[in-house]
Amino acid sequence: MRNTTYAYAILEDLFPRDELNSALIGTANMLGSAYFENQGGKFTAKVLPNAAQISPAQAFVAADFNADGKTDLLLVGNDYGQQIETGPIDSGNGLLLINAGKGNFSPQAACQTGLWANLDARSAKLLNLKSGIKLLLVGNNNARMQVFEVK
Ligand SMILES: [Ca+2]
Repeated sequence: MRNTTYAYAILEDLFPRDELNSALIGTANMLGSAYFENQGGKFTAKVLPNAAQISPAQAFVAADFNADGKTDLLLVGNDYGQQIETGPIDSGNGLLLINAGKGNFSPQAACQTGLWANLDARSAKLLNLKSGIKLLLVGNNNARMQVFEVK
């Protein structure tokens, strides 16, 4: 099936009727990557910027990457485990979101950050070495770990 044909296909074009009849049907209220802000004991979902929505976020690190006193977010993700009909979700390259205050985050381009976590990422950890060097470790499914120095 070509991309254009797939883009205009309806569910019945992609899956046999008997599979659809026996399918588990769920309901999603929100599909975007978001964080929950604690507002005096009540948690409110805040959707992250569009740059964070191009691929599923599988792991994140919350830290102050630009040393301004505000906690930033670094996301990694993708998902290669899709069925063949849908293909891998592989548009993510990792994303640093700088905390701009008041619940806003500013996406940083890969050419600014040097972050290129473009694999099927499943984990992310920040490692502070005794020497003062900070490393970002990105664990990937069926691939080597990636290591980035944080400056
Ligand atoms: Ca910060």
